[in-house]
Amino acid sequence: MKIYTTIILTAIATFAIGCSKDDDPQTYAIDPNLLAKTYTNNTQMPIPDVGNVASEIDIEGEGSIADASKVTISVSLRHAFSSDVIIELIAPDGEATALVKRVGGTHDYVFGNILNFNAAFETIIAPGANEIVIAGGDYAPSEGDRPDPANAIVNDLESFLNGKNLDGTWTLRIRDYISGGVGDLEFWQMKFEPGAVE
Ligand SMILES: [Ca+2]
Repeated sequence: MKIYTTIILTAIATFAIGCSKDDDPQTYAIDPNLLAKTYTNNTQMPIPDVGNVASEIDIEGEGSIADASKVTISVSLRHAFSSDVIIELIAPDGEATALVKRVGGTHDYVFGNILNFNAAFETIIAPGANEIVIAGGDYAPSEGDRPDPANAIVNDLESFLNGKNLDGTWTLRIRDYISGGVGDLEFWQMKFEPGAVE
């Protein structure tokens, strides 16, 4: 189930003006370009061992991404072995980019440790050692030191997102690449700040 959420940054939609005894509430239209929009798919999905899951978000009636730094993709998942996991974002045009490619070792994503990805974020998820929980936070797309699979490409998010038409189905694909250890996608979302789209 897809949930469409609109967050109103400008909270004042209706207010009364004047202080006289004849106060007359008036309604003001809000410019859609001043609104941030967040699209969420919060259907929990198990990630099968050596398999993949795809979770979709449908977007309609928007334009193209003009400023990738105002687009944030957030993912919450848990998995026994982060080095098994590839998280990919697939745009409506079919192009895919990996947000996470087999980082770390025997790690454990814990529910609530939300990973946020944005073209302006510079921190890389460190390859790390085993038994270290990957902290939630703001990250650039990150890859570990394992080259496989070759068809999972970690692109620069700015070049990947800028110019992309929003309309259509965006897919988060989670691949489990190695036998042993499974997990769940808890939810993911795409947030567009004002000015992200033209
Ligand atoms: Ca596995």
